[in-house]
Amino acid sequence: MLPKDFQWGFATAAYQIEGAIDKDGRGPSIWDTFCAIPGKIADGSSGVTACDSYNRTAEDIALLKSLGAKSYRFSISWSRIIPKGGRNDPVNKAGVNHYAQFVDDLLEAGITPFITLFHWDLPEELHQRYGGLLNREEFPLDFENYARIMFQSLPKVKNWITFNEPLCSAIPGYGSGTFAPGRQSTSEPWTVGHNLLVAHGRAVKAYREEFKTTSDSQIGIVLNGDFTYPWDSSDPADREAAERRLEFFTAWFADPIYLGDYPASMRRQLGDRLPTFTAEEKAFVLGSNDFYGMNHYTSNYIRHRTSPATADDTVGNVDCLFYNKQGQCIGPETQSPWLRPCATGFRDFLVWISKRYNYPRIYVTENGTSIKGENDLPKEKILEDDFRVKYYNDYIRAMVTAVTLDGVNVKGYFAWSLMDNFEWADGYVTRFGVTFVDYENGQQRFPKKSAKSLI
Ligand code: GBH
Repeated sequence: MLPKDFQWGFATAAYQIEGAIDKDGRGPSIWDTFCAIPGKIADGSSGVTACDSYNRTAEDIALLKSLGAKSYRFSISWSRIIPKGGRNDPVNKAGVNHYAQFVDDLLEAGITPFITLFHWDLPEELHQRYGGLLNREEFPLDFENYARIMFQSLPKVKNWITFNEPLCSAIPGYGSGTFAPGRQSTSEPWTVGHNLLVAHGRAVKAYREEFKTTSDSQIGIVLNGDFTYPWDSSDPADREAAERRLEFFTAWFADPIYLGDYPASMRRQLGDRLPTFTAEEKAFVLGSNDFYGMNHYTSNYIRHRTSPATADDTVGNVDCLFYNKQGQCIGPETQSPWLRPCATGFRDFLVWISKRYNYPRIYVTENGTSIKGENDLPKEKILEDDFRVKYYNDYIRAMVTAVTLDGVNVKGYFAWSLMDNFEWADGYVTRFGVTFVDYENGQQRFPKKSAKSLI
């Protein structure tokens, strides 16, 4: 059985749902800039309107309530708080007040807020001013300052997340260039990852020393990871490759936080491109998680490569596949080329994390699926999302098994996502919501079958 105080809820992110990009003095973020580059977003769209959630807080809270949510994970748009982003730049009261009111309204409705400070939408000005996430001195200090403003402004919030998926800021943002700011480099992803870890550590230290008031208030980072199985389970090189892939995915960030340094496999492959922690940085990072925030969607079969890693490799010099040597498929197709449901991978990954990091408290901060062709269906059919119902059913069962049989310490679960929204480079074509958003008709919300099957 799950613990009595288990937090069930839904997750979203600011740029994906808010819209209202000019309202109340918001400054531009790197996603505004990125979306304006032709060819970057599948349907040429952006977050200009999205789900219009900035203007519909009451409606969203009513939706959460009607779905039985105990908690809600959402993110704050940094450039609404400090339009230019930096520690010497002016704070925008209207932006702060918006989120303060939203938190009050959530609490009033009996819903516990889990706040992500950074879900990829860096203030554009910081990118222009000093290279944003690339700047090892400036970025952690500016993030710490922004975090402090939020801790101070929202004293009723007890659950804080510093960064969502630092890997996605680093690799799609600075390696493959598929996410904002769209840079393509073989060294920058590792610098960015490092700076995000240090910024996280700084914010956590500030929180613990100056703002944490009760024993049940907590702060952590959210890491993503796909689970892995060897392509040929009888081949030790594939077994090792599967482990190495997990290290490049998740231990990249979790090892420094829980164990004090990057995995040896990464150092071996990346050499000096992977920064080294100074003593001061290490002191910030080691031990900086009150809980482990886990975003998880899918699994892969992993085959080792025999040739040396190329400079642009970010995955540990392996092939990531959906079929194993016997020709077995990991799971059915979805609308997202990277995502195939495989619920056993969820259980096995929960166990992997728990063993490696000594059974930390875990919140599953995202889990969910798109559906192949969903966007092409008429509304009535979209609302009957049996594929998603099955996904949640299988994954939640796998999680309960991990808790009851494997001793994994899961304290909460957030479905991704409360509603269809701006799916980054995939635009609005790919829907992850348990609620259908009718973009053609004033962003009206209609809960799908999965919304009601979940809690
Ligand atoms: C999460 O990322 C995000 O936190 C959330 O904002 C997002 O909406 C949700 O998942 C659904 O995607 O196209 O081969 O370059 C999940 C991890 C990392 C998966 C980037 C897709 C791009 C793979 N994502 N990845 S590819």
